[in-house]
Amino acid sequence: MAALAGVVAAAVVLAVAELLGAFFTARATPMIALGSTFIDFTPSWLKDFAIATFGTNDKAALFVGMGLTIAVLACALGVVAYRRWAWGVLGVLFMGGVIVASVVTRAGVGALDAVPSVVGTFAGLLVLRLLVARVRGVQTWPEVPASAAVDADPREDAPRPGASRRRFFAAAGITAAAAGLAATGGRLLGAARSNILQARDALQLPAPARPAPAVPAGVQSPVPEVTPWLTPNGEFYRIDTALSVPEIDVDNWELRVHGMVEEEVRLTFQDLLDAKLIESHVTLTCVSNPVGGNLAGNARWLGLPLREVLKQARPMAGADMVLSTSVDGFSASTPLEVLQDDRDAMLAIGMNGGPLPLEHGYPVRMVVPGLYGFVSATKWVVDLEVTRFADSRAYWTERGWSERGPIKTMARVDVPKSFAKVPAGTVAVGGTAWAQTRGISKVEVQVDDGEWMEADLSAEASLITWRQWSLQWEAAPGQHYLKVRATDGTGEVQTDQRADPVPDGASGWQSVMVTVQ
Ligand SMILES: Nc1nc2c(c(=O)[nH]1)N[C@H]1C(S)=C(S)[C@@H](COP(=O)(O)O)O[C@H]1N2
Ligand SMILES: [Mo]
Repeated sequence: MAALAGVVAAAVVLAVAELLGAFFTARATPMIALGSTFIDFTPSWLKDFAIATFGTNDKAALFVGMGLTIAVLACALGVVAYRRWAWGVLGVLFMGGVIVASVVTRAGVGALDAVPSVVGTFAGLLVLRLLVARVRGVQTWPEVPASAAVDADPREDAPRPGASRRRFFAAAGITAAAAGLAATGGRLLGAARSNILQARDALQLPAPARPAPAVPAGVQSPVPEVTPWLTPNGEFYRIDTALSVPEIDVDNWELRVHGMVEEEVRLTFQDLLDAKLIESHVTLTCVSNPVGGNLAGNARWLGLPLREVLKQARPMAGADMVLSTSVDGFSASTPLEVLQDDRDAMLAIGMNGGPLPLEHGYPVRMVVPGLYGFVSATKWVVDLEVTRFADSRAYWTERGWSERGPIKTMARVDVPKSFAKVPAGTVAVGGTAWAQTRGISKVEVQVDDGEWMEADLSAEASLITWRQWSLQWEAAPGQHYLKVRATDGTGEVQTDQRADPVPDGASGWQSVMVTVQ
């Protein structure tokens, strides 16, 4: 019962903070702040394990793990508080202190944002006090002395033990239900108070001064179920360290370009709307994508070439890197020359015809063809510092990943799926392949130890988008392994050398086991 008291008290801490949090910064509630702090301290092998195991559900998995950890700690604290109240108080204050520390150290969070966590901690302490008192009040039936007369039960006047126990469970239950209501209310209130989503939906983007080149017919693999060539926004993979999506008001958004520049530049969102925008299809890829994985997506982006912004700022001699920083503290190091050459790296404000979705960087993000996202695709970007690789390090570089990240050539089988069972005869095989800025010139498939067979390539839209492929395979009954490899536009064959995603991207050939019946 004391353990349960602890868990209920912890729920009250979180719920009260969630409810009050609706009136403070969205990133300042205990679960978000604790989780974000945990993410920042996650070693890269654990981050990699989480993405490999849970994919884009890694955030849900983190919350479940945090919930279990908090529940176990709360059980222990409940028991401690029952045995020694003073120690219980110390324990709760310590945990409250950890929460407050993680809240106030988040980027873009002020000292005042600690209020919900502080109030929550004291509410939890109060509830723990009341529940522990109830646990202590629970009576046990006194032992009946063997010598007692049969007709004189000394327990006659004592309250029944069941009654006080029931009173405890009722109090715990009611408190837990109230906490649930408060947390839900806080969520709804927070959502209702935020008008960023409405502002985004109402936003009218200008037509590009230079539209995207027409997509040739036949970019889609003829094999059904191959991933769509253009990824719809709702299906676009999402990878970031942001547990709560930053909510940015376009009227307050500003990009500061500074550092080793002749002229510091400040851009407002209106400046972007007024500028000569371009549109182009670019395939984004995540460095954490395992061989055969789906952390890649292709969209049509609308934005201002970073080349133009840098032209205005005039980088100084010796600068070789731009450190882009997000409002939530994430940063990426991108080679300066990559942002200046003709690959059209951009400050993007549009994705597939509309404003950026909140999760994909609204209102402004970077899109840089040819580089993995962790060194280039900063979402919710607010700061560009022109600097040198020798002087500054980005978020993931501090955590053991590479400071540079050109995309490695990769071919992927989408159909048939691994472990699929297919009927013997002609089997349609298909998938996609990418080697952004180099393009794909060949895709080959090998069945077991047979000859490499050349796949049919779908039409090529550009060197910075993925390219689909297909192959008709005469399949004989039995178990077979299909291996796939691509050759990039320079003639280089994808390496069969297996490498983990850490530190600069996975490599190796995907192998798919298929049972032909
Ligand atoms: N602010 C911010 N931007 C970020 C990240 C992040 O964690 N925070 N992750 C990067 C990584 S690792 C990738 S792969 C891309 C993914 O972009 P997407 O979520 O729009 O697909 O965003 C990049 N931009
Ligand atoms: Mo990534």
